[in-house]
Amino acid sequence: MSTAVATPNIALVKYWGKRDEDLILPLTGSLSLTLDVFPTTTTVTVTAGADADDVVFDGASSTGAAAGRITKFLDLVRAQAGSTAPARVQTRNSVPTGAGLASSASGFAALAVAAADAYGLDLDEQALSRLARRGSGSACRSVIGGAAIWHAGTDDASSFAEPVHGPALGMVIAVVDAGAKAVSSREAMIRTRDTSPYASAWVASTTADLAAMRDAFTRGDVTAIGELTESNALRMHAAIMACRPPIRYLAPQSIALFDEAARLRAVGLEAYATADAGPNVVFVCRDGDVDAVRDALAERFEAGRLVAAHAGPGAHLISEAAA
Ligand code: 2P0
Repeated sequence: MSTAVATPNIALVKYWGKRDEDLILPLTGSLSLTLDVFPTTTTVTVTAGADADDVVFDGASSTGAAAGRITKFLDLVRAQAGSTAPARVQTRNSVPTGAGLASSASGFAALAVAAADAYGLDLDEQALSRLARRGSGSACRSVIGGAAIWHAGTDDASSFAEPVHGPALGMVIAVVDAGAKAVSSREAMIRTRDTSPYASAWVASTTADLAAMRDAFTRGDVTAIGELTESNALRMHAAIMACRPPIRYLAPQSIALFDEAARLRAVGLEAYATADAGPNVVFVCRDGDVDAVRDALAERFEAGRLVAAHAGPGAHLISEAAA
C-alpha cells in the first residue's frame, strides 16, 4: 500500500495542444508553478487476488470513463514493473473536479508516485514526471515542486518537467464557478488544432513566450513574468474561442477579474491574471504580495471565493499514518 499527495499547478506559459495523443507529447513546452493548496491524496494497493482494478473516488466506487483512464494508466505502470496484478486506487480530491483548477494534474501526479511505489518501481523525479505525463500532460509538472518547465522534447524520453529557478511567486485563485466544464481540455485541444485559424499562431507565439519567460525567470523579473503570463493566457483563450463550433471558457465575471488585475497594477500592486480551461481566474504576484492582492480583490469579489496560494512541494509519498 503506497500513498502519495500532489497539488495542482498553474501554468504561466500554457500547454494547449498535443502532437502525439497516445504518448501525450505537447506541441510546445510550458512553464508553471506548483501550489500548496487543493491536495489530492491517492492510495494504491496491489490486490493480487482480485479480478480487476477497483477505483474509489472520495469513498465511492467508480466504473465510468475516469476509472477507465486510471486502469489504462495502471497498465503502463504494470508493463514497466512486469506485473499483471490489479490494484485498488483510493483518491481524495480537494480540488473541484473538472473545473479548470487542474484536478487532473494533481490526480495523475499523485497516482504516478503512489502506483510506481506500490508496484516496486524505483523511478527518479524525471522518470516519474514522464510517467505522470502519460496520464495527463499537465500532471508531469505537478511532480515537480515550485516552478517547473515541461520540455516539449522530441520523444517520450525527452518530454518531462524539471525545476526552474526564479523569483518567489505566489497566487490568488478567484473561484468563479467550481462546477465541471462543458468541454474537456482534451477535446478542446483537438478542436483548436483542427478548426481554429489561430492554432499555428498559438504554437509559434507560445514557443517565443516560453523562451522569453525563461529569460525573465533567470533575471528574476516579476513584471516581465506577469506580463507574459497574462498575454499568453489571453492568446490561448483567443485561439480556443475561434474554434468551430466555438468554445468559451471565460465567463463575464472572468473578464471582469482580468480588469481587476489592471486596477491593482494602476494603484501600484503588481498582479497579473491568468485562466485555464474554465472560468476561474488566478492572479500571479510576488510571494510577499499574496495577502495584499487577496485583500484588494476582496473589495470587489466575495472573500470566501478567494484562495491564497504559495509555491508547494512536488508529488511525494507520505506515511500511512499521515494519510
Ligand atoms: C496548462 N491546461 O498548461 C493548460 C492550460 C488547461 C489550460 O494542461 O489531455 O488536463 O490530460 O494532457 O493536462 C489541461 O490539460 O490535458 C491543461 P491532457 P490536461 O495547464
